[in-house]
Amino acid sequence: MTDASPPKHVTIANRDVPEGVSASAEISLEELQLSQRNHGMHLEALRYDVTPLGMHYVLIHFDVPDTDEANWTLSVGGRVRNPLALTMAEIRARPSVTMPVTMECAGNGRARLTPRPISQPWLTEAVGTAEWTGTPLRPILEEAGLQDDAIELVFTGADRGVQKEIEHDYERSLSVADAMRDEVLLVYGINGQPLTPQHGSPLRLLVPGWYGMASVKWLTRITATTEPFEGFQMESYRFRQEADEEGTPVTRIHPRSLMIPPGIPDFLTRRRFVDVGRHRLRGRAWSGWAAIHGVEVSTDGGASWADADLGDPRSPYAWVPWTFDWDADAPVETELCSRATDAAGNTQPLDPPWNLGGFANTSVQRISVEVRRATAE
Ligand SMILES: Nc1nc2c(c(=O)[nH]1)N[C@H]1C(S)=C(S)[C@@H](COP(=O)(O)O)O[C@H]1N2
Ligand SMILES: [Mo]
Repeated sequence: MTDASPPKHVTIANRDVPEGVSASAEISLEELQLSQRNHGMHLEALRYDVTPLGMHYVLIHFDVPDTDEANWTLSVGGRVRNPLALTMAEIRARPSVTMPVTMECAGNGRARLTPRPISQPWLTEAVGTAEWTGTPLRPILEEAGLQDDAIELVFTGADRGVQKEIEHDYERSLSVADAMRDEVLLVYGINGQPLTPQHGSPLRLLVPGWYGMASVKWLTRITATTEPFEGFQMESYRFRQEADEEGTPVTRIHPRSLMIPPGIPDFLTRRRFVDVGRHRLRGRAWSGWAAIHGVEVSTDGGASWADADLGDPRSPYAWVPWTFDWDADAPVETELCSRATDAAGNTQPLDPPWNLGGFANTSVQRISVEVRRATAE
């Protein structure tokens, strides 16, 4: 892990609503369409160390490409001494690593911003932990032999589309130092099965600790370059307040904690009902900047906080389980919240931090609960 901290943001106040942002609380049919293609994780799935396949969130910018494992090649070229073209059989024959890794979309929390940046309207559910199987990237880059003037690697997916009127392949870059880290893998397996189409089959990049956009799916090409890559998917993932601002890049995952909503839900509102008594609240917390240091819980809407008990993560890149015993001794309507802090001192704000892309809104989750007298059977 790193001991660095994410950039700080400011909160938008009294200003004009920029293009691509909605001042209305109503979600459009276009946003609904996106949210059906790109589903979130059911929050009760926080109970599993490894998110069952199909409950892990999905984010696909364009279409799932029509890929064929038998004829797939990964090419490694650009500023390298020995360009490579690896088949899937060759990649599978290399040393394999299996590692649980928590992945989160940088846009998680976007739909809770006011005004709301128009894009995939995530609430808090764009997260999951998969057990990924693959092979480390660094030895492949070493075999290809990066030239001394190479500064970045560009990773290209097989999917293509148009975003903000710009047609492009899905492509992202990493610095040579970030790409050479031990935990960066090329993965072909998920939860003990072959990688599924929606998660990038036959091959994807996995960059543990980073927001999901870095983990390029349907990976066909790696290109070593001498210039910083400025493709669409690099330019759009930046923290900025104004469109013409340079901003700073979105990189690692900011700390967040989520709670399994307790009791039973109301169908439409997802508001919870719990009976008077003691309840063990459970959740998970994660950060891509440093290990999780603590989780605090509030059972009074954020007025007071107390420490939760932390369990052990399944890997340094997987979420940490936590529990908190709550004595709900009288009927009340309240909000349950939790807040994670990592070892670098990064924590979650109470108020949403606004930016034009709607990235990294890690303001605390709020679960509305009605505590009631136990209902007679
Ligand atoms: N080729 C390609 N890779 C991609 C994407 C994409 O649209 N195309 N989406 C990215 C984003 S924004 C996220 S959050 C993760 C989501 O990974 P998942 O769908 O396996 O959860 O994949 C990333 N890799
Ligand atoms: Mo994402």
